[in-house]
Amino acid sequence: MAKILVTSALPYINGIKHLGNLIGSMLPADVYSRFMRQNGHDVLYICATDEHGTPAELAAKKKNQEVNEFCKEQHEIQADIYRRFAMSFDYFGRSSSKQNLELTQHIAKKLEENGYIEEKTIKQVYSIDDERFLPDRYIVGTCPHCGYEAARGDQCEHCTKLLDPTDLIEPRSAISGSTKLEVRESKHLFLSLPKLEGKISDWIDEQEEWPILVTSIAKKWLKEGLRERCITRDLSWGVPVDREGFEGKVFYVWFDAPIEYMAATKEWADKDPENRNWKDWWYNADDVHYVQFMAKDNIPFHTIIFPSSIIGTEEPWKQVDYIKGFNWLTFYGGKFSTSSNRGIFTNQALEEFPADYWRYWLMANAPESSDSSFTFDSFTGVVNKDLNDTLGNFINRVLKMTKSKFGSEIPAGGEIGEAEKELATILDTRIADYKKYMESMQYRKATAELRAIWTEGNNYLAHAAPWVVIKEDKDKAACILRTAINVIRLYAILSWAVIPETCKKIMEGLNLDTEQPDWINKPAIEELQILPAGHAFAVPEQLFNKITPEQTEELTERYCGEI
Ligand code: B3M
Ligand code: ZN
Repeated sequence: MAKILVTSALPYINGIKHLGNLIGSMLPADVYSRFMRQNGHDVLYICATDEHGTPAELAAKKKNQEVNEFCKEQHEIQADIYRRFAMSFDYFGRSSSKQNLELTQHIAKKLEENGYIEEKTIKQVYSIDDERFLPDRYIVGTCPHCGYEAARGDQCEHCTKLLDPTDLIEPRSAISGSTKLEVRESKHLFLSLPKLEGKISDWIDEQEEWPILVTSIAKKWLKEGLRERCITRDLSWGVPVDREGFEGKVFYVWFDAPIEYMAATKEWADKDPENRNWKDWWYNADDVHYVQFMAKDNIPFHTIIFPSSIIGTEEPWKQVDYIKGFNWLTFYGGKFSTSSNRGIFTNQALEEFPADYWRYWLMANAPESSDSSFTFDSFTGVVNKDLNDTLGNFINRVLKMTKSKFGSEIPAGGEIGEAEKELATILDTRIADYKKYMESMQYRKATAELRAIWTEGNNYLAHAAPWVVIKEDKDKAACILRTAINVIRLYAILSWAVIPETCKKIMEGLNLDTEQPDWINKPAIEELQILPAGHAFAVPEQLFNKITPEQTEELTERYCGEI
């Protein structure tokens, strides 16, 4: 049994997230956590809303709310959505917590003591019309590297190069569009990344197991050379900088957000201090295996900047062991975009279909080695074929037939023969492969293998044909159906990480405990005999509904009208 710490990139508070955010971080982290828990590991899955910074301030202002009130409300809204998506967080915290404030200030203090912080007076863009300093991302202009005209002052979304607002050609305010910008002076703190470069680069070199997507982004950054990074802002909403002359300034949101992984663990522990110790997971925690999930735009912060701030404390904080990075999920080949309201948002998704439809499609199409594209045609195809035809129908047919021919208890009679042994052999191989893919977080492959496992049940049934056999040999038909019901039990266990709500219904139908099932630990031939004759079952209500061509068309029109 291992201690496994899991975090997924913290969803930003300014609005409801879209499906791309879900598959790029929380969903795979949830699948991983569930799978590891099933395998007996001590898993702690921590997430939180990322609440500081200008976008939160501006979103609150737009709604005429105080920013802390806004964040509280939005946190609840997002938490509720993730609950409905069956995210199995051990804790879902808030980066505006007092725990994060204290820890962020502590880390900054250590960095300063160790000589990694420098104070500098910098020139900053002030918008006269907006009456405020403009954070980097609120200055837009043309990217000097690729010519993209709407590049933000912190990073060009088009070529992903990190920018300084002063790099932009023809800058303007993203809030008002005003070009009446002037440069004013202000004192700020800088993290001396160049001083930490050697250490961070050694640490990255040690990570031989990391996926190429992750190491290539980290190495590209190192190759370009690290610059000092300003970690404070002229803002009121955030973790205050506890230093003379810095009144009214806060830490940059990207400085305190990753610290919230640790602080949220403390929030979790503070709820039950007698039984939980956050430092067991974070401080001198060599026995912990720490895995992070995120989309590729977050990788530089998690491979370079945050680890540097941690190394710079010279305290034994836990560093990440493995980073699972994701490419983009696109919407009909274009960007999902919160700001331009393009794509499907997580709340809308749940209004259209149950969580498991989305969970399954997203995992089956996870943007792992390259971007992947959402379309309603693909969604319909996958839901109808994999979930309905392959999984749902098998369960329904087997249980209905058993009930009509033998009643509501698993029938006795007959003995396991060649066909069952063959099925068991195939399942052993497929389950081993599936497990291997789940362990190595290759989710497209894992989902394909799960689908293949579902198909094996259908193959067995078609081949064994209990509806024919029953005419001549009732005992044999009983054995076939008993085996098939045991296959259903296996499906509930194996599919639990991906489609937990459906598995609960299946387990309920089979009169089994609906809590998380342990992973199987016996050869398939034995697993296929676990539910004995006489065990009562009920036919569950229809597990999935087919999506009709009319529905697909209607959805496409409704969500893609402007494409
Ligand atoms: N909130 C993701 C984003 O808003 C950011 C992740 C923080 S992880 C510490 O792009
Ligand atoms: Zn660019």
